[in-house]
Amino acid sequence: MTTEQVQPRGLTRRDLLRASAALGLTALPGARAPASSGASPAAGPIMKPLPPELFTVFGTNAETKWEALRGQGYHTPIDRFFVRNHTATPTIDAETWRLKLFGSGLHGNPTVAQPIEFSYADLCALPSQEISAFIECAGNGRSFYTSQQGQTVSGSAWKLGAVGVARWRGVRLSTVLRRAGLTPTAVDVMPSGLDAHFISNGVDLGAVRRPLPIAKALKDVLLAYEMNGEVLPPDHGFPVRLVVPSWIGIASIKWVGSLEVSDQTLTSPWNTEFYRLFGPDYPAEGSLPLTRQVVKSAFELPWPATLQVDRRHLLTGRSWSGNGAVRRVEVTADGGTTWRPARPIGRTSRTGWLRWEIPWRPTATGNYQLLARGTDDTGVSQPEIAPYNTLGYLFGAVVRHPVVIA
Ligand SMILES: Nc1nc2c(c(=O)[nH]1)N[C@H]1C(S)=C(S)[C@@H](COP(=O)(O)O)O[C@H]1N2
Ligand SMILES: [Mo]
Repeated sequence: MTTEQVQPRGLTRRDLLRASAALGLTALPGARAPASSGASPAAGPIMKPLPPELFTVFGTNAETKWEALRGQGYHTPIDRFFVRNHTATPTIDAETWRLKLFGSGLHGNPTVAQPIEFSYADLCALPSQEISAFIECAGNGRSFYTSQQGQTVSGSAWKLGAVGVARWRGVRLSTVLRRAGLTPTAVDVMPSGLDAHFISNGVDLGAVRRPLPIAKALKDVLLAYEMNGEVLPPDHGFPVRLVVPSWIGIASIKWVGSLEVSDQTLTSPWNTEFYRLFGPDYPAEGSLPLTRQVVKSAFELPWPATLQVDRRHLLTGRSWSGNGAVRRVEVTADGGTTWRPARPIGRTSRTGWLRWEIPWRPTATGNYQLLARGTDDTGVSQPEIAPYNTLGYLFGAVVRHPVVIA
């Protein structure tokens, strides 16, 4: 559910500029002067605090702990929203930052050397829109390929916390593309990040970037500068990031510096080497590049959880899908003999998630597994087994949450 606003609501342009100046001064004392790209490295890979009660840290990434969402509202607060950085959060000066558009899909074929530019103030002055959408890493749930299916996969061993839902405000990508002179023959748009180049096995793969087909780019993609009503935080892409609803997280390029618009198909390692399905069931070059997320469900419980016997516990959780709104969630505590419907809390949404609750009164001590299974409005339910792929993407099978009844 989205509404186009003619005026930026929430923060004004002046608020944003003032806040960005303050961020630059206070967030990073001793930071180096901006490099020519307008970016400079931070002290650590992530700037915001990562207290252990909110996050599990994996190298340059931080996973949200699901128990930290219990009692929170619909949206994931910024202080507990997961961070996935290929390298490190850069510091970018919004005053000198420019979004640069070039390529054969724009009238006059502007070049990298002479691109069409939008300043931060230009973007903030365009009609804005706010959407509520999840951003979820394609590898979310990857560790369950190993723990539930006995399969070896590579990448961060996320549980289910590489996902969050936020309110994103920004300008529609379609608005910017049209103002830049989009031609009818454009096929792909490649957003590129201003963070450091990604080095993989000693090879410099360049800036983090991934092409987006023009149909998706024009449909519901946002160039976002606000998150949950605040200036977009550095870790989440300040000053501007893409938000690509329903698609895997890599599509939502943070710290976007340029957009190549092309009348030819574009490629980058992020749609050829990564973010496809590889393995025995796929062609050598992999599946087609991944797009939509799969259906998933998670309990707002510690891993493992400990609950008291002979008490009524109100279990809570959330389910979401890249295909559309989640319509139904069922829960079992007896390994699937009996599935009970969870009660929906509030709204469901095509691009966000559904919150739910279900009471449970365990009557014997011991080790249990709680399972939640979501079904979306295209009729797709979570399977028992997720299709194996070597990079461990799209783990959509029902997750077995360990619970100790004491
Ligand atoms: N420039 C840039 N954009 C990026 C990334 C990155 O490392 N650099 N990581 C991507 C991946 S893999 C994911 S899952 C999301 C994570 O967004 P978040 O850190 O705001 O949660 O950002 C995407 N955009
Ligand atoms: Mo990701």
